[in-house]
Amino acid sequence: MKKLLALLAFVSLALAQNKEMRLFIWSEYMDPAIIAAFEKQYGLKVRIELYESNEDMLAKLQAGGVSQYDVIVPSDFIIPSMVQLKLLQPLDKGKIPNLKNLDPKFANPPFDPGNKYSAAYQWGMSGIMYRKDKVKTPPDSWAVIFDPKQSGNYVLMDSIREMMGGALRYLGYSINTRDPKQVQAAGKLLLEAKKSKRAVGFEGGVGAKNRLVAGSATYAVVYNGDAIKAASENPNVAFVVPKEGAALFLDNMAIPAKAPNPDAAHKFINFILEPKIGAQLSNYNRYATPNKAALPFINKEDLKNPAIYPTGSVKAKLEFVLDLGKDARLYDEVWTQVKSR
Ligand code: N2P
Repeated sequence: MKKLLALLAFVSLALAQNKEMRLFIWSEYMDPAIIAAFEKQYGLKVRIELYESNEDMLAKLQAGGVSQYDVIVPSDFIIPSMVQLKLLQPLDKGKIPNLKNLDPKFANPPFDPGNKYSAAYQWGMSGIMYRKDKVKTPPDSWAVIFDPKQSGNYVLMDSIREMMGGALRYLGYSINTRDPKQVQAAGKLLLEAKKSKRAVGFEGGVGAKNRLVAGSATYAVVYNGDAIKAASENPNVAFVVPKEGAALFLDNMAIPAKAPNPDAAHKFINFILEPKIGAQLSNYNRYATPNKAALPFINKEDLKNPAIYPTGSVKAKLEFVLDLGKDARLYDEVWTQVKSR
């Protein structure tokens, strides 16, 4: 009898799991109406857990998350290490016909040739958010953070490559430099910025945005979409792409190697790649869509906004964060020093 009960419990758990899709995603990156529509269409219940950086996500996956989540949303540069660590499973492309909707610019990316493990979700950039009610002139440079002669409190971003990227661009270097001297110089600048009386701490992109909106800082290093969405709700805040340039990201949907419900994961990825769903996502998030078939449904004013779809001289200064292989260690070492001192 006991055995039978245990078996029943096991079977009902397995059945319940098949009705669930577990999404592990950056905070404030999903329209709840899209989740509701997906649940209704497929009779699945979506459970969501949130993270604030690629480093957070990777640590969770390595600590057992690899068998707990069905869909995750890693950025470009982290995908090759995740593949190497065997944390991802190849996509079954027969189950994702909507992959054809991706703009060729965002399909077959260098960090995942042939979209073997990932499909583009949204893209964007980091930059500076500021309080219009606390500055005399709108900022246009990383100097408001890295020049000690400037004034105004700031929140730094707790994410290695974006924050180091800002310091590197301010110094005139590439976000993807492999030159130890340049990485160390950026680390030194960042350490000084952290130690400054003007610094109010490190936060994830959303946390930094929230502290700025709450009025605890004049400037914050944030992601564009979060800031642009907040600015549409609060006239006192705005976002700027610093003139020196900043980090671009392409975030992607992927399936952990031991996902409990890969079938639901493929359905979800295909759903997000629907033209109208892709547009709904970007219109809600205020991040750019990598889905070409979604473009006709994107809000016109967002398509014209260079802080969402950069063009010309702005675009020329932005750099995609690349996987640096072994040289990523240079960044990790410098970052650890910045955070621990
Ligand atoms: C949305 C998170 C932005 C994604 N809050 C940064 N890769």
